[in-house]
Amino acid sequence: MIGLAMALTVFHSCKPKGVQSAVSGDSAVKAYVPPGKYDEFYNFVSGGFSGQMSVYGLPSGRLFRVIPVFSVDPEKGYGYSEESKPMLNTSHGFIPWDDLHHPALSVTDGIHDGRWAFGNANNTPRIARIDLKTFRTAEIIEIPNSGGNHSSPFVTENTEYVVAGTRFSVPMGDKVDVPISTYKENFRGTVSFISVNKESGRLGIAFQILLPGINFDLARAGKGKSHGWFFFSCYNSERANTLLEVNASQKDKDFVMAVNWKKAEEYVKAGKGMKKSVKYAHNVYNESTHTATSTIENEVLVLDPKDCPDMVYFMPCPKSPHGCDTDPSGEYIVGSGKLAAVIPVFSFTKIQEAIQSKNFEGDYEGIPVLKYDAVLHGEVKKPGLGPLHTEFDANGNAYTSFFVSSEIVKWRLSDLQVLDRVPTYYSIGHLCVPGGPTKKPWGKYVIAYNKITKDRYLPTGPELTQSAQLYSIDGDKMKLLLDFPTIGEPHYGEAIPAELLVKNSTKIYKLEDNKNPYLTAGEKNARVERKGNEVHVYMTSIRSHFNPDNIEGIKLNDVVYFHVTNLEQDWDVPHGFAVKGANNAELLIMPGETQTLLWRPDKIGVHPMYCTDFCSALHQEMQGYIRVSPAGSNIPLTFSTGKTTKE
Ligand code: K7E
Ligand code: CUA
Repeated sequence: MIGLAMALTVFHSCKPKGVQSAVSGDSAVKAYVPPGKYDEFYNFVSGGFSGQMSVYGLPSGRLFRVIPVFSVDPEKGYGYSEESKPMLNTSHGFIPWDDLHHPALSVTDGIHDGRWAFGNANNTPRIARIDLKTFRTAEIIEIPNSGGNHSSPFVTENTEYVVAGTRFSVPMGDKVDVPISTYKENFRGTVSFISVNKESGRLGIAFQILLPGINFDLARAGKGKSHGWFFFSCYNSERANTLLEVNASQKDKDFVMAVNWKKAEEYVKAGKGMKKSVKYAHNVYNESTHTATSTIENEVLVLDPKDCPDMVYFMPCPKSPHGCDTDPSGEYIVGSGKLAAVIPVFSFTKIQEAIQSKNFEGDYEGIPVLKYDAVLHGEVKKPGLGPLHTEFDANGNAYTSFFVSSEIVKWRLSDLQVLDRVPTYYSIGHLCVPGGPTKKPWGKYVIAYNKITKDRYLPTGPELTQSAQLYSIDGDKMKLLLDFPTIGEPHYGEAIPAELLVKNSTKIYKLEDNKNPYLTAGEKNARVERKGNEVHVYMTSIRSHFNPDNIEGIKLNDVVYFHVTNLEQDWDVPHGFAVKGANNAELLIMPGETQTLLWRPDKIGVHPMYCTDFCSALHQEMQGYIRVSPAGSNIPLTFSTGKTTKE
C-alpha cells in the first residue's frame, strides 16, 4: 500500500502543474496514421536558426526529412563535398550557417503546383530554391543592398517573383562608412523582386525598389483581383537606430506598404531603373553534373519611387505591424500589429478607390500615405493580445495567431466576427492552414508553431524541444489533435497535399545522364591518378565493395580527392564514404551520383575507409585501406580490389 502511494506521488510530481492535454473523443484517431500508411499532407517547416527546412507528415507529425539549405549538414555531406561547397558561397566567402524563417511553395494561378519550395536567409540575405522532385536545395541567390532578409520569400500568383524585403535598413552605395547616428540621412531600405524562370525555376534579381529607412517585416502577394500588387508590413517608421523596443514603438501607427509590381515592370521596361554596382553570389546546383557553381554578380537594377509615381503607397497600420496576409479572394489584406488591440483588415477595392481619388493623409518621405479610414474594410474588435499572423480556409474564415494571449482565434472575413478560440501551448508564432496563403486553401487542419515549450515534453536539459501543434478545423470548433516536436525554431510552415508531390519524386539519378567530370562509369574505369601532389581517386561503390579498396603510394602533404560514383540504380540505396582523420564529413552518394571528398592525410600509416550507410547484409564488409607514406618515399602509386593478401 505504502509503496503504491509513494509511486503515485512520485509519478504526479514528475509532471509540472498546469499541463493540459485537452484532447478528447476521436482526436487520437484523427491524428493517427497506421504503420505502413501514408500521411495526407507534406508540411514544409522552417528550421529557424538551424538554417534548414524540415518535412513532416500531416496529420501524424512524423519527421520525414531535414533538407539542408543554408547550413552545412554532415549527415548528407552538404557543404562538405566539393560539389556542394559552392552552394554556400556568398560575397563574404563561404558561410556555413543562416537563419531560415519562411518556406514558400510555388503556385500556378494562385494554387500549389508542387514544383519548388523557397526559403529565406535572414542573416546574410539570400533566397534558396528547393526542388520538390529531389527535396534538395537547387539554387541560392544572395540579395545585395539588404541587411537582414526577413520579409521573404513570398511568391506572386504564378511564381513570377519571390520577394525579399530588408529587415534592417542600411547605408548603401558609395556612402557606407557613416556614423550610425546619421541613420535618418543615410540609411535606406529596399524590397527586391526575384524573377523565377517558368521552366527551369532559375532565379534572377529583376529589380529592387529603394525605400525610406524603415524595417520591412513580412509580405504577401495580391491574388485574384489584387494580382499585380504586393503588400509588405513595415515597422520602425520612427527610424530609430537604437533601443527599438522603446524607440520604434512611439507612433500610434506604422505602415503596410502596397507595391504595384506590374507598374514597376513598366518602369523597368521604360528604362527608369538605375544600374547600381554591387556584389552578390548566385549559386546553382546542376542536376546532370551533380555539381554546384557559384558566380559573383556585379550589378542590380534599382527603381526609386521618386522617378516612378503610382508605384508605392503606404497605409497606416496599428501598431508595430508583423504579419501581413492576403485572403484567398485577394480582396482583404490583414495586418497584425504586435502591440495593437484590434486586427485591421484592409480592402483592396477601397485601396484602389482611395488611390483614384487621391485620398491621402499626406506623404512619408515622398511616398503617398492613404487615409486609414478610406482603405479599411474594418477592424476585428477585442480579438486577443499580440496578433501575429493570419491564414485562411476556403469558407471565408481567417485564423490569427496571438503570441501574448497564446491562442488561435477564428474569425469571419465578411463581418469580422470572432467565431472560436483555442489555447496554444505556448506562445504561438506563425500558424499554417494547408494551402492557407493560396487561392485554394486545402483546409482541414491548422498547425501552431510555438515559441515556448515549457512543460509539454520530458525535459532535455536547459533547452527543450521546439514544438508544433495540430488542430482540426473541419467542424465549427477548432480541436487540438496532436503535439509534435520540431527541429530548429519552427517559424513558419506550408502544407501541400502529398499527391501533388509523390508522383514526381525522383527515385534515382540515371548513370547514363551523369555528366560529373569525375564520373567513374563502371568498375573497369576505377583508377587512381597523380598530378604533382594532387591524387584523384576515381572510385565506385556498389553492394558491397568499393573499387579500388586498397590504395598505396599516397604521401604526406598530398591532396587527395575521392570521386565516388554510386553505381546502384535502385531506389533508396545510397552508399556513404568516410576515411579516418578526414577533417570534414562523410559523403552520402545517391544511386547514379558522383560526389567528391577532399582529404589531406596528415599521418603516416594505413588509414581505413568505409561505407557509412547500412546498404546490405555485407555493409560492414564494405571497407578498405589507404597507405600513406612519408613525403619523400618512392612507394609506387598502386590500387586494387580483390587482390589477395601476400602469404
Ligand atoms: Cu513571425 Cu521571423 Cu515570420 Cu517567426 S517571424 S513568428
Ligand atoms: Cu554501402 Cu554500406
